[in-house]
Amino acid sequence: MENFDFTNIQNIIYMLSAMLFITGIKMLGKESTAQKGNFISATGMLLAVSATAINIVNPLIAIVAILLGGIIGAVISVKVKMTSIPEMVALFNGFGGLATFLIAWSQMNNLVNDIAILQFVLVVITIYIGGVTFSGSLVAFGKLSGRINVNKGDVLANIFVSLFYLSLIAVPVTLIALSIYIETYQLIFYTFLAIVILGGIGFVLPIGGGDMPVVISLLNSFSGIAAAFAGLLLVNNVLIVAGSLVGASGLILTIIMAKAMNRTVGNILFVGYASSNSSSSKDEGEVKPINAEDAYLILENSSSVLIVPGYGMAVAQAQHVVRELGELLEENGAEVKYGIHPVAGRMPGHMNVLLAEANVSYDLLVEPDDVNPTMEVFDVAIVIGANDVVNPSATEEPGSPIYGMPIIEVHKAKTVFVLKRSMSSGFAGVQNPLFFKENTRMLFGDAKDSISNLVSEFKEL
Ligand code: TAP
Repeated sequence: MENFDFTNIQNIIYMLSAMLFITGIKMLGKESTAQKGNFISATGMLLAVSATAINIVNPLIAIVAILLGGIIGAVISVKVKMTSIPEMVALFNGFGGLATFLIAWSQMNNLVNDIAILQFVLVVITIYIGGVTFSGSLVAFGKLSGRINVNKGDVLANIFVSLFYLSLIAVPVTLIALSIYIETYQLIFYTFLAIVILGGIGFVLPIGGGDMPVVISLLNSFSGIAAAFAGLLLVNNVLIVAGSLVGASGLILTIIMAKAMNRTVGNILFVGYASSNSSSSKDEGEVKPINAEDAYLILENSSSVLIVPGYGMAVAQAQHVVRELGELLEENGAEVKYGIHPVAGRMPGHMNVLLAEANVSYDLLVEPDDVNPTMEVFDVAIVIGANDVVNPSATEEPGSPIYGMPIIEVHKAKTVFVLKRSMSSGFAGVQNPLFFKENTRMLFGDAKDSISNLVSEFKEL
């Protein structure tokens, strides 16, 4: 028993974990099975981590690490607000990158004593992807949480961007330099580490407001690719499989998100400074406020209504009253649809999740391509805390930072109600001409209060 080899058992457990990951991911594709899928994937991860812990000399260290990680993860996921999930995802991606960066770094010392070319290449590539993911994700976190704002012309930002371009050639240069000067590798190696970390900052710094969703999913993909490389380095099958799954699914999501913004990934990453806080100073005219009583009178006479939720609905947690309003409109004889933009809110599927939580039927949800051609037939479009995703500048103003992004063209409906608290801009920081259109009425106030007032009007019938 003393010489018992755990490797085979470990590999069987790894295979089982991989199967659980794949089954879990498949189940995440449907709202009805998503919760179970999440649980199944988490079970796979617990199995994989436990099987790996068998190798650790002191099992106490492994148990403490698993418990500590589990408790911190559980506390964060219970405490974090739905609206802050993208920031949390950015941090998770960053920590994934940091873990692989440290794994590869720790392998470097072993390699110097036992030179193996393939291992060297793996160490340098893993450090590069892991490091860029780590520092890039921290910047993404700062941008999403409003702590970092960058304008075109910021000298410091431009220095970081130059370092990013420098870091692109740092991988081959470091490999060549290390192969020549292996005896005195420290200086070259530590310079490489610094360029990678600073380059990661320069990678995300110039990317503008509306493009952040694409960057987050790309960083998510990078964290998976880095993990897969770390798996090759450690010859750990489950790390290779899990890393490849995250890498591939993150890449697919990145391409879908970029398509939703009508951009290419290259354009988003390398055009730069799509401006996170630019704002048109053009005088757009006057806005026409409306109160709940008058809005109700128009809605009561409407036979088709489009509800377009955005980030503000998530902030106000208005999804339940929105569903109630939808049902009251239907009872009143109107046909009701929900227009869902792929980047509405702050994470992929944000509006779908909130509306599903409020039991809005999935059959009522429509995408921009489906609803835009028939927009003219809607008597009223109710925009609930959405801004960028209904901004006509995206189709009408070639100079706008969001020009080219597909929108839900609510301005073509007969009447538009915009529910928000003020005239402030959305995530991309650009003025919205929709608010000044002839057929638009602004219902100012917290979205939940405004919708509740409309619901009360219907109930007083
Ligand atoms: P935004 O353009 O960000 O606009 C949200 C609006 O909600 C704001 O103008 C705000 O105006 C209003 N609001 C906030 N709290 C409210 C409340 N309690 N009651 C009523 N209104 C409230 O949202 P959007 O149209 O959903 O567009 C999403 C934006 O985020 C896009 O630019 C997208 O690229 C970006 N983004 C998306 C994601 C993903 S993956 N979905 C991730 C990161 C970034 P007031 O302050 O005046 O109320």
